[in-house]
Amino acid sequence: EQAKAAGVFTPKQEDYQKVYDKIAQLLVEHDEYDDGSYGPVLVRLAWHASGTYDAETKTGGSNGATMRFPPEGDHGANAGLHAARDFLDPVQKEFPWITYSDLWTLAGVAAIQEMQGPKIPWRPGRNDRDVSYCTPDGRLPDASKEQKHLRAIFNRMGFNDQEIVALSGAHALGRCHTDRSGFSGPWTFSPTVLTNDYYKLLMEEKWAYKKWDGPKQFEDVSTKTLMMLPTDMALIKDKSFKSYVEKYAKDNDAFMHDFSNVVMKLFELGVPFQTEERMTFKTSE
Ligand code: CCH
Repeated sequence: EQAKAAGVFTPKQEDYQKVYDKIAQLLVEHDEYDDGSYGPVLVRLAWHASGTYDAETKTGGSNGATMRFPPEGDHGANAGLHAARDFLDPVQKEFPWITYSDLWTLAGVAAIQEMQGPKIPWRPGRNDRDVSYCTPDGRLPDASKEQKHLRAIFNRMGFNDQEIVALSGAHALGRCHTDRSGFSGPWTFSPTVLTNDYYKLLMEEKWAYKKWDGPKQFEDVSTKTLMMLPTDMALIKDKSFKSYVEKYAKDNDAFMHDFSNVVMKLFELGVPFQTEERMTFKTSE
């Protein structure tokens, strides 16, 4: 850190690739977690760090890593993300020159690529900020709501309908945990591999309310092992959203292409970059 402050050490692409490789290695080593990978929760960390952005006031976003502090770390939407932050602690110790805010988005990129997703071009330049930059609660989406809320939240960040649907395909990954969000279960049968299955399942499965004491959610009628949130179902209730769900269900390449673009944009919200140049990381074998 001192070296960086003194301008002695300017990390290059190969240095960031080393950070990427370390994360990829830890992902393999810690395959005991959840469905066999920390990948999904790393993607959720990068998204929740970025998705607080408000285009009008230019506040929030991945610059700052203010989720390290209460109150933001304690916001209901961020429940459980300590698992992802703790996972990255040894990486930060090994590469103390990288900011937390660069590390979290880089980890999101690494997780997506290591889970067979597309390459996500990335650039450094985020600075960690103090607790006074914490965003107010309520900037991230509420899963119990529907299309009107989705548009309000994502338009605030600067995303249109197509981008909202493309971003939502991240729910091919991971699962809901009752002790975090209160919801339960995975969206797909392969929660540690990025595919367009989320869209296929939305279109092809029959979904019904799950009968349980928990919050309102949907389950697939045929196996009763998968789930959809009310916000997920909104994507096939709304005509405009549904046209993109149909497109991505039919065309995995189109999904991968659009997902890469929209995640790149998400991870860059509100960052005052010094460089136009992005780097693309080599995925491990
Ligand atoms: Fe999400 N998400 N997400 N999500 N999310 C949850 C889990 C993941 C919403 C609600 C939830 C995006 C959009 C939305 C991931 C990535 C993205 C959970 C369960 C809820 C609830 C949390 C738990 O219990 O552990 C809502 C509402 C929206 C509205 O659009 C977007 C956008 C992305 C990324 C681009 C990932 C990955 C997970 C799995 C995390 C895990 O631990 O497995």
